[in-house]
Amino acid sequence: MSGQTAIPCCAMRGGTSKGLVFRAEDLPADEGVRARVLLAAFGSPDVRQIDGMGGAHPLTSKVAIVSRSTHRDADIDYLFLQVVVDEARVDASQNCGNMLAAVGPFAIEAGLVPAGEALTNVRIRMVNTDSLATATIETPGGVVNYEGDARIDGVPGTAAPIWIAFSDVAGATCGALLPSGKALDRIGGVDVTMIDNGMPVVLLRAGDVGKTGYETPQDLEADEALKRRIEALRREAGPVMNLGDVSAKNIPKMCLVAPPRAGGSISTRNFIPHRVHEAIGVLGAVSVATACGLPGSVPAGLASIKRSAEGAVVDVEHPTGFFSVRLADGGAAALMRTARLLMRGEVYIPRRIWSRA
Ligand code: NQM
Repeated sequence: MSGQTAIPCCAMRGGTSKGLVFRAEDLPADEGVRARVLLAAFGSPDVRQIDGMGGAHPLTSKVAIVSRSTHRDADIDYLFLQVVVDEARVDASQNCGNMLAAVGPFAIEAGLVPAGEALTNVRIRMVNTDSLATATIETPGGVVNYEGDARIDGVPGTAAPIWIAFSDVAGATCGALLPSGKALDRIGGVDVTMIDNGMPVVLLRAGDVGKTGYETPQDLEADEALKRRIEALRREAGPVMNLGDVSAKNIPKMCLVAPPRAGGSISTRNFIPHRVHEAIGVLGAVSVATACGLPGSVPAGLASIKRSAEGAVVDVEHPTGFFSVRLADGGAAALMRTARLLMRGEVYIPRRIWSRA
């Protein structure tokens, strides 16, 4: 027994992100109460999130809420919530393709989807963008397998592969793949490509804001003048991308591009949007890769795309390696991620914030 409210959940790594995964029925139905509960669970607002489970970085302050789906083409619904580290704000405006890798295994572990004998396909409706993905999970003998030889850059070691296929993500948030109708626009005196293939992203040449595009995330984050410039461009791009006032939203993401320098297709540094990603988001990478293939776009002039029988492959370089995206018919075919169940238990929050009736 505890004098606090206990909420069942799992701590999981999904791709290069980490967070808590809940079943919808274990959280309050009211969105305002739910937001206060999640802020308390993660210890926000506080740069160290010392009084909660958050990892003091946007990539480790994430929530996935899972429930059975009523959509005819989905087994489960997945709602992603970003718990902002240093503000009392929970943001539902974006999707997260990294935490997406965790929700298939979670659904099988929770008995929401029956496990197959070798592999299990979990069809997922991504509630934030009302789009669909199918995750293929190894389940030898009907049990989720987390161990294997698959490696993704940004995560030490290896794990079992989880393949994710996306459908219908183009324009999922902005209403169109190219919300301005063009592959190239000019904003704040800078050439930009504004695109949404699952994640709204603004791409600009690193050189146009005085950078090489090969800096470390720490160096970019230390440049206050650059951060102000990037944020001003982002706020100007928001309405053009049909996102309205984005000052309190985590989208669009801002991507500095430069020619590849490690044998890949394009080099990237991603503001997500106020911290700089150590790697790149999943749907962010899909949007960047798609932009590379659009004639006249900002990255098209810099990118070197590989073609194979299955389609174009764009190896997106980022600060800790590569993210490979295979594109078919202008959309993303399949991506490989890994995930791991880290802990199953209960997160505790003070009763004054929520006390189950
Ligand atoms: O783009 C970070 C991440 C993400 C989002 C961000 C993501 C995606 O790496 O699909 O995965 O851009 O906020 O988890």
